[in-house]
Amino acid sequence: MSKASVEDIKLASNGLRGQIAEQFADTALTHVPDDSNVLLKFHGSYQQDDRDQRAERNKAKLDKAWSFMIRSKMPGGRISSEQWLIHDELCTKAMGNMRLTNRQGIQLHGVLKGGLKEVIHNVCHSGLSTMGACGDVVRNTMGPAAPIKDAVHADTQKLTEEISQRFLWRSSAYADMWLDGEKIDPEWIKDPEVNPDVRAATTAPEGEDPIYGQVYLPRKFKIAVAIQPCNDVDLYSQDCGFVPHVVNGEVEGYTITVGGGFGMSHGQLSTRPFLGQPLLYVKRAHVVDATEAIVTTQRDHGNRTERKNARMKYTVQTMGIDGFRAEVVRRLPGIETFPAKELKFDSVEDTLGWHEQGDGQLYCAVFVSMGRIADADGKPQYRACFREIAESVKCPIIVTPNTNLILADIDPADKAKVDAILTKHGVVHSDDMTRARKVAHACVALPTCGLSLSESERALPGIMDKIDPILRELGMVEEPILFRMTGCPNGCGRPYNADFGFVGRAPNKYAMFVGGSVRGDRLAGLEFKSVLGEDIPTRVREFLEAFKTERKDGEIFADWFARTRTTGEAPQPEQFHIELAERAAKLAGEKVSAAE
Ligand code: SRM
Ligand code: SF4
Repeated sequence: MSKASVEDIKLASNGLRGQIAEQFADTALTHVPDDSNVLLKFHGSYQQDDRDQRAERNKAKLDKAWSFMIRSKMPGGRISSEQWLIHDELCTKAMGNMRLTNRQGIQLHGVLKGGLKEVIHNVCHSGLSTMGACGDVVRNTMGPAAPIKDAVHADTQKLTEEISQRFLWRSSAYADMWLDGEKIDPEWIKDPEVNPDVRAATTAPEGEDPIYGQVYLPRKFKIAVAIQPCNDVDLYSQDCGFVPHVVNGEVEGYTITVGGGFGMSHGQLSTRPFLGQPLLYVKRAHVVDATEAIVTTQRDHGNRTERKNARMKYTVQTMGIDGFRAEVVRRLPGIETFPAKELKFDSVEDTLGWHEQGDGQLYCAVFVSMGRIADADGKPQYRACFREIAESVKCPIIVTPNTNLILADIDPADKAKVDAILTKHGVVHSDDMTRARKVAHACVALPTCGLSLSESERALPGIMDKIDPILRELGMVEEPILFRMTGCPNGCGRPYNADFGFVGRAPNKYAMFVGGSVRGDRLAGLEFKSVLGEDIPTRVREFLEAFKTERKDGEIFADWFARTRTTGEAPQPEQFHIELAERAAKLAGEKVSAAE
């Protein structure tokens, strides 16, 4: 689909309605045309097909096995036990499982066309929503996962909710299509616990959207809030990041970063990952207005003719950070802005296991392999486990940016009960895992993702099974090393700032990036243009052995790599790409793996 046509589809959509309602009412259609799929994303759903079945069905001259992925969004990953149970129930309308996402959302895959409305309807009636979970709008706003009970954590969570509210798209299309028009303060919305997004969704005014206009944003827009030194939300990978500045225990204001983003296309030099850069600092009262000034700057200056270059990271590059800042400040008349404060992070990891919240209660962060909540044979019974916890402990639940699950507000008297439920379902605490395993993540990829070029979620656990013994042998069980994988260069698994990032380029072939940082504040560079899945552990071992030999006392992998393998210069576009990468070409001659 050409870039301009997406703009045309949005413009002609009549508040994101298009022909979706008619096409869903037409039971003869197994799927919807591409233009409806473009619009459907704004409603939180993607049309997909089961790629495991594609070749066989094609051979048998059958239509693709069409279905829909539905993404629920909740600012900061917060979800109640009741909402969890509704999602658990909805798994039966999907593939029998759900996927925690690395933006703290939940995805249901494999929902059939006839069931989509019921699923979205039920998600909304749970008090969450799918509105704007995808599409060219502000996506789910991420926030620190740990439920620490202090003024700073309370404020960051409040900010994620304020941002979500401000940037919800406004049109009654959502309510008309999925909620049978329920939008005037229906009974179920009176529950004070209900996420305010839903109220806004169901009471959306008619007419032109006050922020997004008729063509919405040029591209998706991602926002996260982080509390130093924890970078669990991966701040620098976001279009826009917020970090509170604390004075006497209270938040005085926020430093704002802009222009991060990871998507790129193999070999296309105009595309590449960027880390966010500091923009400015504003007092707390002005943070959401400042965000609107940033979002509308992107709305008005973003590239609307070339979708591959439409993310805000390219707008910031084109305007220059100073030019971008000047435009944002111009849009904030009467609001004082200040230079950004210095930021320092130590890790993107979750703090797994049991912790005190600061109010006498406990929270438990449970490792969930690749975020997949399923009851698969021979594996932890995650779905049954969390269902039982939601039913019997009834605690608030939090999806973390590393696709783990936090059980919050646990009375210390219930700790043993929770542990017993975890054990009963084979969900073990992460104490015996390598530190690298605890944080390793892969994007979804096959069989549902239409863009994947290789396996990812289904490949990384097996690869980590081979890397773990190497880490143990080299005495690196507790070493903070970040492994991430994606099935294509779009970068959903955030591979480009990992210590080791594997980016799918063809079945079982991965471009291997090395040299990001577990702090999330440095980009990796391309080391091998194509490595077979089975060769990854050997390539990793070479780096780990060199690290072991050359490291200084207390030096972590990321710092060793920076000291010994980089010039300290920011990576150039060529360093991310396969066909044109000088560095890769050099390496290809010297030590490219058997994949070549
Ligand atoms: Fe993503 C598209 C899955 C986080 C960059 N992403 C997709 C789609 C919807 C494929 C599609 O367009 O047909 C994937 C659905 C697969 C499936 O079957 O479920 C998909 N992305 C995911 C998730 C589920 C991966 C995960 O392991 O959790 C994450 C959902 C987050 C959420 O709840 O909203 C997810 N995607 C990300 C991230 C990381 C982040 O947001 O922190 C990135 C990199 C950061 C960024 O956006 O720059 C990311 N996804 C992309 C891109 C490339 C965007 C670009 O600028 O070029 C695409 C493709 C696109 O938009 O054209 C994409
Ligand atoms: Fe799909 Fe590529 Fe994103 Fe993985 S990185 S989920 S393969 S779009």
